[in-house]
Amino acid sequence: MKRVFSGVQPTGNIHIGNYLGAFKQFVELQNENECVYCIVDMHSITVPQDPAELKNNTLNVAAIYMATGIDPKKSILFVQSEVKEHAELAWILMCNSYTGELSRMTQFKDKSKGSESAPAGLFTYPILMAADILLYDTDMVPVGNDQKQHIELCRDIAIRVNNKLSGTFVIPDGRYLKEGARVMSLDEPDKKMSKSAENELSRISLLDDENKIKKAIMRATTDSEGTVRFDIKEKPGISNLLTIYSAFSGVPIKTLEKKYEGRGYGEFKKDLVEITVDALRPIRERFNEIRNSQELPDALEEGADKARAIAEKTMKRVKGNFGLGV
Ligand code: ATP
Ligand code: LTN
Repeated sequence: MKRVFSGVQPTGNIHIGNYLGAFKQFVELQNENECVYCIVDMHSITVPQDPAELKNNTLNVAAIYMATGIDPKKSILFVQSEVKEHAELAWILMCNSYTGELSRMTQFKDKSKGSESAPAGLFTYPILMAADILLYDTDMVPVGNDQKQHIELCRDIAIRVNNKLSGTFVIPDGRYLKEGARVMSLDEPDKKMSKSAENELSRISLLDDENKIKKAIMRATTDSEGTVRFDIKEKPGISNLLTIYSAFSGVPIKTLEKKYEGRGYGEFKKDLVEITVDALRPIRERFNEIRNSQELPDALEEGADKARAIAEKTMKRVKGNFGLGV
């Protein structure tokens, strides 16, 4: 059995891109591996957060993990700030990282925009992420391609420490989520669907009701050709809708192209609304069931206890190797 670790930030608007690109694959991994899934609330305070909203989003994301199929009996599901060893290990890793390598992180460069008043936590963000991973002796980290640079940094730091103090860390591998699962924005199909895009109709959030789903799909950008055909370059809008249709229905894109031959975009979109609504209904229903039930805090408490047990063991070894403590 391999140990798998991944984290998602507790921000609002978890969308079908996050679902198809991340959560669905997390669920598939949990049967053959020992999975540890984390809601990384300490990462989200690298940018300003409203405290009440942060707490609400943390619980929402935890309930979404469970509603999409993460079983807290099979996997460890917990909130990062509940296990203090993440911050403790991050400090040790910070002392073994270079400011030069952190300066090269593209996410930092994008988010700080060169400002002198960018929070230091935004700069050290990848180190906290490395601590998340190394704390659990992780073998495999399923993440989107955008996280590749952070995974490589985590490996570099772990290898560097092991060269000095052998056997300190398990070296993890990234498992980059399938490209085909990349969902694009509904209004600007050359950009990825994103939590932070301003236009609400650019995405379908997992908890959207039928009306919102209908509005977003019916208004989605297409083209003037009128043929339902997959062609990312010439027809990014229709290609994206075909990807979503295929992912939710399990019907291959080639078969869908045949099905809609000689039929207009209107009919295709109407069917896609139905397929999407049907796919999201059970997730929304399960979410509503879990979100305000005792099941959620119970699962998170049990998850944090199990995570802490592993984390404490790792820290004992790491601190021992570094000569920290008495
Ligand atoms: P933002 O757009 O605000 O940066 P995000 O929507 O990219 O946020 P993250 O929290 O960065 O969300 O991503 C969580 C997971 O979802 C990651 O593993 C990422 O690869 C995946 N993911 C995000 N957007 C998409 C998308 N459009 N299609 C497929 N997977 C996605
Ligand atoms: N940086 C990641 C979230 C994240 C993560 C992790 C992913 C934090 N810690 C550890 C994998 C493993 C993101 O923004 N998607």
